[in-house]
Amino acid sequence: MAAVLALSGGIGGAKLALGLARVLGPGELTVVANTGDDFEHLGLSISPDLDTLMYTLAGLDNPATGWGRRDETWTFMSALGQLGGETWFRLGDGDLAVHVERTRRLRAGETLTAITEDFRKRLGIGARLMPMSDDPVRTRVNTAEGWLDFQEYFVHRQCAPIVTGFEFAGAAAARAQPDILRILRQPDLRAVVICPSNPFISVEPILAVPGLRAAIAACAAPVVAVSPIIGGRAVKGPTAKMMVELGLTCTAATVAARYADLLDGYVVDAEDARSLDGRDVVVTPAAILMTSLADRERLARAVLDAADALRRHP
Ligand code: FO1
Repeated sequence: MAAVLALSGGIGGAKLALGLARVLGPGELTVVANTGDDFEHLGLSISPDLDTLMYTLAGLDNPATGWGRRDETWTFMSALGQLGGETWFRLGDGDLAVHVERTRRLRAGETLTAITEDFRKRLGIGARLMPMSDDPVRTRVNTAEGWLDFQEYFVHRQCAPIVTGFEFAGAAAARAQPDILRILRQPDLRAVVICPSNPFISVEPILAVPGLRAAIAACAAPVVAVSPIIGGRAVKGPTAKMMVELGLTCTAATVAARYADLLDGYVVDAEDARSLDGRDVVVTPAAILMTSLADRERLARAVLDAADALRRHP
């Protein structure tokens, strides 16, 4: 079966990952999760983007926040608060089970890949879900106040500090998850999809893992990205704010430029299509704002159709 590989961060990317999972057969989709957001907190190993993708693909996601579980209870958090524990990073009671069990198994010597594979099977997820690497990579954000760890910047400081740069600590020594390289070498790979996640903090950490960018560039399949920007505004999260603070213009074209050498196709909102004239990428206008499940599936089909057209006429 012709495989599809999707690269995704958290919330925005997870919506398209779900659309792809629903239009593709089981076993056809492999989702690679950014692990640059991962951190140790309260003695627990937390992998937010893996969890957002897992909950979304399992239909357990919290539609209001995009992260954590739906129908959550917060007894642990309120009890922790009474003890003076750190409650700025909110861990629901059900979500806590994932962090406790993942931490236990990591300490027992299992890889993040093996744990994730077991969790997704137990949650009835048909798509494969795996971290970009089983080695630690930690996104750090350089700001006007100095370097901040990712969740400190993103959650504790609510993305307020002015961003001047990023680093992906550990990336140089990280080994790409081997299944990803194996999939990228498959001659019948149908498409590599870069989901509409934040390029700086969700996609580029994945591309920073040695060998991954080159393997994607060399693969037989078309590489198609979906813009996370609609008409100069980020669909969600701090992407637009980061672009302005980095001195970049907040457009779909700027995101394409970040992926430049990799992209064959780029799916953008109709109003952004013209801004890409003259670029060496095949632009497909589509409705990229996903609010309903049907939107997710429609966009997934548009991405796969764009990839299939590129395979026929490279
Ligand atoms: N994001 C928040 O803005 N506030 C939170 O309290 C929070 C808790 C949280 C718990 C588990 C988890 O998997 C994700 C969580 N997130 C929270 C999202 C997290 O910061 C992710 O890194 C973002 O979604 C960016 O990818």
